[in-house]
Order: sequence, then structure tokens, then C-alpha cells
Amino acid sequence: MFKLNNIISNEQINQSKLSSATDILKNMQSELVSYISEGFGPFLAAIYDENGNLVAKSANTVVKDQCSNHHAEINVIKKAEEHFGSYDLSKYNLSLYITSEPCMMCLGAIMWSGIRNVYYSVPSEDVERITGYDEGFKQNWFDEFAKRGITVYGNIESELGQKVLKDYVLGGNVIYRPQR
Ligand code: AZG
Ligand code: ZN
Repeated sequence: MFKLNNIISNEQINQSKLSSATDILKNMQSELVSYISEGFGPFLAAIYDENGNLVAKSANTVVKDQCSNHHAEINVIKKAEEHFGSYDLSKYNLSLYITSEPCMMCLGAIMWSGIRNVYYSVPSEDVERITGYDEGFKQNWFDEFAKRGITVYGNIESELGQKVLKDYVLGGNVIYRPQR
């Protein structure tokens, strides 16, 4: 595990990767505000190719679609695989950007998609504290991804992302979860 200021990573921190991810995630946080106003859930994911071209983007549609697995990451991976006509994205050297840390379900989806790099803003513990969502249990996932050749950078522009989540809650929006 590598740390630089607030950023955590499973590889030696590469400043140029970090600064382009910072720009992308900052823009995504403001875009997310518009998605929320249209009834999407408070998470946005985007996939870019190695030349910085956008391949796919999707917000969370759990409530819109009444489907518990329609997280932003699942939706965007599905779009990218449809775009390339392939279940294996590894040959395209793609990067996934997410406004919050992936949940337990999405870690699996990312791992099996062949995505090579992951960048996210808000860590799960902050998502859970602010919203009450349950992000699942995820042991050593930075190390497990490193073993599989997937780089991860987290806690990028987290303050901005936390503000969007706080406003989502204050707006009285749905925090979906199964009844227990
Ligand atoms: C979620 N976390 C992320 N990262 N993305 C989603 O779509 C989610 N839904 N619930 N927790
Ligand atoms: Zn998820």
C-alpha cells in the first residue's frame, strides 16, 4: 500500500496518472449533481481508454430500474463490453473512474471485466457514515487487485464527493437497502 498526502494506491504513486484522474473525478462530481436531480442514484462511473477517450459513462439506476445490481460500475462495464462486443476488456487497457469506492458486488464485476486501472473519490467508510448505505465487506482488496495486475488509486477529491453525498441525503432521496 502506498500513500501520498491523502491518496492511497496499490502501486508507487504516479503523479501524471493522479493529476489526470483528479481532473476527471472533479468534473464527474459536478455531473453527478445533475444526474441526481434527474432521479439517478448518487454514484457515477466512467470508463476511458489509454488515449483519454471516453468509452462509456453511467450513473446508478437501482431505483429507476428497480434492480438491486444496477450500480454505476455494473452499468458502465456492461456498456463498455457492448461497445467492444467483448466480455474481456483487458486488451483495451481501460481505466474506470468512480465517484465513490466500489462496493463488494462491484469489486467482483471489475475483477472479471479486464479493467486495468481504477480511480475513485469517496472511501466506503465515508459513504456508509454519510448515507447509511452498506458497502459490504472487502478484505485486502487493494492487494488482491495488485496480484491481478489492476492498479487502484483512492480518496481522490474525496471532500467534493462527500459534499455531493451529504446533499443527496439532505434532499430526502432514497437510501435503498433490503429490510432486515
Ligand atoms: C454504491 N457504491 C458505488 N461505488 N456505486 C454504486 O452504484 C453504489 N450503490 N450503492 N453503493
Ligand atoms: Zn456497487
